[in-house]
Amino acid sequence: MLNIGCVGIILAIFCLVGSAQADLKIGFYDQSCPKAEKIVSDFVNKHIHNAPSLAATIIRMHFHDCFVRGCDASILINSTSSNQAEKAAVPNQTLRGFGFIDSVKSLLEAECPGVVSCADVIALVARDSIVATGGPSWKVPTGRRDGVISNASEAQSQIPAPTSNFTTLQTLFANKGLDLKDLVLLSGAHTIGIAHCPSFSNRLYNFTGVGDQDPALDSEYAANLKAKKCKTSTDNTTIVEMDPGSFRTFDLSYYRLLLKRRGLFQSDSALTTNSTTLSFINQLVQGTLENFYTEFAKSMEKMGQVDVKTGSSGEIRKQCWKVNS
Ligand code: HEM
Ligand SMILES: *[C@@H]1O[C@H](CO)[C@@H](O)[C@H](O)[C@H]1NC(C)=O
Ligand SMILES: *[C@@H]1O[C@H](CO)[C@@H](O)[C@H](O)[C@H]1NC(C)=O
Ligand SMILES: *[C@@H]1O[C@H](CO)[C@@H](O)[C@H](O)[C@H]1NC(C)=O
Ligand SMILES: *[C@@H]1O[C@H](CO)[C@@H](O)[C@H](O)[C@H]1NC(C)=O
Ligand SMILES: *[C@@H]1O[C@H](CO)[C@@H](O)[C@H](O)[C@H]1NC(C)=O
Ligand SMILES: *[C@@H]1O[C@H](CO)[C@@H](O)[C@H](O)[C@H]1NC(C)=O
Ligand SMILES: CC(=O)N[C@H]1CO[C@H](CO)[C@@H](O)[C@@H]1O
Repeated sequence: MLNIGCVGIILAIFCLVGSAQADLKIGFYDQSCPKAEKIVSDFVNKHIHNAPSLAATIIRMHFHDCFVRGCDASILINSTSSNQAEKAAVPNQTLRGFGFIDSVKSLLEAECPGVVSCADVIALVARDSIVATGGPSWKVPTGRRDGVISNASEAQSQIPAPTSNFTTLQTLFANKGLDLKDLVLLSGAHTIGIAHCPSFSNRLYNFTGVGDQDPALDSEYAANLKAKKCKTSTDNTTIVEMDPGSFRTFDLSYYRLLLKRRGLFQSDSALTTNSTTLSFINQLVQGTLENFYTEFAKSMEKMGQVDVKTGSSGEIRKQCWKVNS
């Protein structure tokens, strides 16, 4: 009996150690690279004011990274002659900020070579750049490891499209362990940033293939977009603020616009088509900004842990754009 008990206790200890290794933790680099997080935030604080729009593109990069093979920096890998990487997939065509991530990584490699993962760099830069531009903060436990596979067709199928309907959004989020509340809150990131016309011009010019407009889009807003922004159905260069008037401010107006049928994408508009998500939107609009920030932070922490690689899986890439050779 005693022996079995001991074995049980030893197993329990192994289990505890095992699961502790399998989790991310706050301050993962405290011993191995004590200055890491400060190096990241100092760089962000120093440079973001010259390029505040980077905050939007990098939080979006973090989302796209986490949705394909987990938050493992697979999004950063460049295509090769034998591999079409995630970057090559349509949803990534408008991502920017790769150079910014590379610069942060170079500083970290100079300080402690081979220690800090590119996946953690994305997660930290995303948080720090949103904070530096006046938005919400959230906890970023670290210890993610970098993946060695990046596959364009996986990005194509797992990242929601701006034309996605409610069911598709719910399914793609649920596949990553994210629920309807997370869907509504994380979509709230569309309170900042810009889109290009092709992401929504079908709603203006040819919704069902008969030259029509999306009836779910406010007609006055649609007319305005056609007159002043996406003047033709093939415009692929004009950019549009997703939350016009406050596209640099992380506020509640994205949700207010949804209720006015002025969400820019079908995927934004779709959030009002289900009673559960509509009710979350109403609660957010009626609540305080503080409340939105708190809830947004919880969902970001969840998203930042999707399918992460820890312990000895994956690698610590030396350069973020290619796997170690
Ligand atoms: C719910 C499903 C989502 C869909 C279908 C979607 C789709 C898109 C599309 C099509 C664009 C514009 C691309 C362009 O035309 O240039 C965009 C921009 C953006 N998305 Fe999303 N998104 C979703 C969720 C999210 C999430 C979860 C986040 C972050 C937490 C996010 C953050 C952003 C940001 C900040 C931008 C602006 C990027 C910039 O200014 O460069 N999106 N999104
Ligand atoms: C990797 O791709 C990025 C853009 O995605 C590009 O700017 C960079 O030059 C590429 N790096 C190399 C070394 O090819
Ligand atoms: C990429 O993923 C798709 C779909 O899962 C798969 O069919 C394809 O073989 C993968 N490509 C590579 C190069 O691994
Ligand atoms: C949602 O979109 C998917 C994929 O395009 C489609 O198969 C499905 O029928 C749509 N669902 C509804 C309710 O329109
Ligand atoms: C609308 O789409 C349909 C089907 O794709 C196409 O045949 C038609 O030419 C388009 N009309 C316009 C005005 O773009
Ligand atoms: C944008 O449209 C122009 C003209 O139609 C075309 O030459 C170009 O390749 C398009 N660019 C992208 C990124 O699709
Ligand atoms: C909203 O989505 C939830 C979850 O899928 C579902 O239970 C509910 O029936 C949907 N409500 C409506 C009105 O579609
Ligand atoms: C940043 C990046 O690599 N974007 C690529 C996205 O995919 C298109 C083609 O599918 C490329 O032309 C872009 O360079």
